[in-house]
Amino acid sequence: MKMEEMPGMKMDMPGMNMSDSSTLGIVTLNYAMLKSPTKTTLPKNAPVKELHFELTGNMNRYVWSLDNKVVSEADKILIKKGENVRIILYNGSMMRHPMHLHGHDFRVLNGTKDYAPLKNIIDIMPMETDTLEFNANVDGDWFFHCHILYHMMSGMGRVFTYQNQPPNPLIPNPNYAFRKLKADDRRFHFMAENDIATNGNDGEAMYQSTRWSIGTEWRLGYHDMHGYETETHIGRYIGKMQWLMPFVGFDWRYRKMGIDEQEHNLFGQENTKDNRAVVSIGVNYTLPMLVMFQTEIFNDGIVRLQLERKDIPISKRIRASLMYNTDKEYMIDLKYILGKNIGIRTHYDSDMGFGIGATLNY
Ligand SMILES: [Cu+2]
Repeated sequence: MKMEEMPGMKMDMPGMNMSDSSTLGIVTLNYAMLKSPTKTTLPKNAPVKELHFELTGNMNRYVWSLDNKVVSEADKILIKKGENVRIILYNGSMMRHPMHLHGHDFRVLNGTKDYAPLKNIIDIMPMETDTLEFNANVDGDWFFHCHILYHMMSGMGRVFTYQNQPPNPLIPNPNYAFRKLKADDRRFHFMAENDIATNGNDGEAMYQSTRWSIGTEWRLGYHDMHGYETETHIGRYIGKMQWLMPFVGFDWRYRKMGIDEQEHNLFGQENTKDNRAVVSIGVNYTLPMLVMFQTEIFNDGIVRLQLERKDIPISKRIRASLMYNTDKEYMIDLKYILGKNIGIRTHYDSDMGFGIGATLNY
């Protein structure tokens, strides 16, 4: 069917524009094409409650939220029985989110006026704004959430609750129930990677939540570097975009090194100790292209700046990483992904030299 034959379609709706594929005879379906067969108008003269939400998140850390708050960080939203609730949603993230409301069908204001279609999910594209409205006519606590269940579990939702509602016999302890719901996005998740290579063994493990990150890296050298080192950082992501993470750290290393193999960093600071155990404070800042800039000050006065970019996609299965810091340490690696949990990695490291081996990740 040609587009101009579509009834009830508006081409000028913000965020509901048609794609250019129409010139190829392909029609992209959108909400502006929907029209209810009967009037869906809300009760007139009811008070209107207007709510605004921005769909937010950090795709790299896989944290999803509304107005930068996950379910456990926000209060329930009070609504009064009888009022008309209007929700204006703006998707400020780079993913689409099918937002779902329990207990009600809402009108999607798509330009069809009295005949606005009724839905209980609306799939919102990046940078799109949509307006929904419904009459508050069912007592209860109702979950409003992204229907991508990974997003829901990470905290993308809110609970609407009716003021002065009668007790629900199915939920004898509402506070306990809400605590159980909040527990979902408070969970920590674990990930780890270990490389078993010809020149040594190195890897990292991370334990992370919505805001917190506990990470440890280790390196164990057999050849060029004979010894081991570990770095542990405990940090908290702050700010709306989660680009900044201040942290405290603990580094420990032991090396067998010749007396003439003293190291100096860019600031002329000596960094010679074979056996070094230090604490630090620092910040990680995510630069464009996901380059991580790290500044770290250790309790022995040493300052280290570092640039790192992990997981550069070279092809479908090949990933590269680059690292350089002001201790004149650098690392370059290439990994071929064999499967979900295994890969082949080759790397050159200023301390450990050249190596090739197998990488396991979880
Ligand atoms: Cu989502």
